[in-house]
Amino acid sequence: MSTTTIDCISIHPFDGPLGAEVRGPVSAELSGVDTFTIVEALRQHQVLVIKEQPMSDEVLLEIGSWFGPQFVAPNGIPVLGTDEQGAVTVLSNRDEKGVGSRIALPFHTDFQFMPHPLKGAVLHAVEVPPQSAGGDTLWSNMYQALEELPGDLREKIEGKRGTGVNPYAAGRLGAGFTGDTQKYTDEVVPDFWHPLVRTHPETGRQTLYFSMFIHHIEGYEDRPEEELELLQALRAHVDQDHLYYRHRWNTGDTIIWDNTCTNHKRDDFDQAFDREVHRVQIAGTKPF
Ligand SMILES: O=C(O)CCC(=O)C(=O)O
Ligand SMILES: [Fe+2]
Repeated sequence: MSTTTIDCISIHPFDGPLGAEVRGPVSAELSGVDTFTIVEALRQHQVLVIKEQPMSDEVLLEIGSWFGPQFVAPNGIPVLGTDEQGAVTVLSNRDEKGVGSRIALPFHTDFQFMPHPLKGAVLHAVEVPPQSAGGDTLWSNMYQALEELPGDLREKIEGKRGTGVNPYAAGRLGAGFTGDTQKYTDEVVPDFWHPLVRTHPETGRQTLYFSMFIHHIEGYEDRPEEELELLQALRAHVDQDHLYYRHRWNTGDTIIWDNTCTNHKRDDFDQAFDREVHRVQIAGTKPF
């Protein structure tokens, strides 16, 4: 019989815009109270960090299931997790180990280009380069980004939807996102429109829902220059350093993030080192 650990988890908020550390042994056998503590902490802190506790894929799947069902890619829309990948997606800079992930990733929220973007994800470091070799991942607080959005910009996007490109649709899987998305636009028909200011379905708080995936804003069809200006202002606004928590990885670290109210990005890293992270994707609902 498995042992049940009772009430051994504690939450330690970071001194920064978002994030908290979960201390205590995290396992599939946590008590209901501990599990609830972690679920509630994600709502409050947006990003949770569990430090240096190596975990099996089974435990990662169990952790993901506390927050919601696993994301299953719909037919016909290419996205990370489609293909032959199993329940846990392996991201690696070595092709033989998993889905290629080598270059810097600019700020994004996962699967914004899908009808039902992720609610969240669990990411676990199986092997990471030494911290001096790069590969940090950074998460930003998009509630705060909305609160700090200058009034004129907010007025331009309030009640408007955005759309953009699916980087997986142009056969780019493996190259990572380049940020130079122009080359996709000829090949990819935008297939989603989501509100740029959305309401978090669990906290009821409004959050800015804007990332590098967004390339068009409702109402600007005839004004491409103004649209570009607005996009650039929003890009600069959401990518400010003070909105981010920077995670410097150690092997065995696990991050759980709320994908509704955060963006994230990853630094590039020295390819002399192996980097392998395992990822569980939590299904989300249609943004409103
Ligand atoms: O490799 C990382 O640290 C993050 C990659 C990423 O953007 C993701 O898993 O959603
Ligand atoms: Fe991502």
